[in-house]
Amino acid sequence: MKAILCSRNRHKARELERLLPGWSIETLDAEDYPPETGVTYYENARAKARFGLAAAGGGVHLLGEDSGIEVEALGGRPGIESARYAPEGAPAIARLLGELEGTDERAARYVCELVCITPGGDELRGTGTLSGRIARGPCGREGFGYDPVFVPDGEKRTVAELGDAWKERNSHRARAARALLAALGAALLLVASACGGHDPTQQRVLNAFFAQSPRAHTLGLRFPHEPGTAKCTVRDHGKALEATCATDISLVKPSRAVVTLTEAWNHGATAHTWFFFIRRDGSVESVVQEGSATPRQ
Ligand code: ITT
Repeated sequence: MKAILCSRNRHKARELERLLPGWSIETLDAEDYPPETGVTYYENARAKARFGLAAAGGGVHLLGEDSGIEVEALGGRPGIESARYAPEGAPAIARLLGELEGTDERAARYVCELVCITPGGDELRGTGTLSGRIARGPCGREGFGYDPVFVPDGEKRTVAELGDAWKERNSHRARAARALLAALGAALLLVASACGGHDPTQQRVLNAFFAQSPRAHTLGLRFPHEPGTAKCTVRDHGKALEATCATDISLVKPSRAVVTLTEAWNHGATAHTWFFFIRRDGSVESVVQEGSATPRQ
């Protein structure tokens, strides 16, 4: 699955590539990102994804991510302003520790909002948070941003000490990525549960399927573009054979569906079936063929 992350933060891209296995994530090559004017992380994440859609065009998944750290003693600041609070790393940490000097009230949380615009135009989101507290001083070398001073609940060490492998399982970004994957799976489940019906989502998946793979495109000329059966003529070595072609779509896994194309020739009992394993966006992952090739009469 190819996705473009609409972000200038290379740490986010690196983390997301590990959090979304099987996705190849590129960052958007653009200098002129619009200012973040949303009042929620969600609005900002969606604005980044939409900016990416306008700049890169469709055909891939576009990801927008907005995140921040909320400190209770500061009334939730820096929050949505985390990136603009001070330059990332040592300066931002120094300012935060300075503001908290003398207080034992150290509770804080990280928030991450992910928005994905699919090639089909669906917009999905995943949210994740991680609660913890701000340490007295920086410790550890992994992660980025505020990680050297953030100690998650139930831990004694900072995220920068716990390391990237810990972050991959537990961070706010990991939780948001899991929620996003669940949202993508749920969308596919909707497609599958509508199997046999005339659900527009299912129509869209089938149309995308027939359009996106050259092989499915060729076969699509004789198969119905909605689940069902149609009579058709198959050409074999110049001869016209009468056949019945059927299209079906069903769920294999939350992230994948299978489109089954069956061609049965009227003059014999044999049938030829192709199973196309497709992803939510309609791209073909693999093809399995069963039965005999088109027979000569
Ligand atoms: P883009 O807007 O280009 O995506 P950015 O770095 O400006 O990149 P945000 O506006 O979402 O991103 O700001 C997020 C800030 O919150 C980030 O710069 C860090 O300071 C902090 N932050 C977010 N996630 C973090 C994490 O996992 N560890 C440490 N700090 C984090």
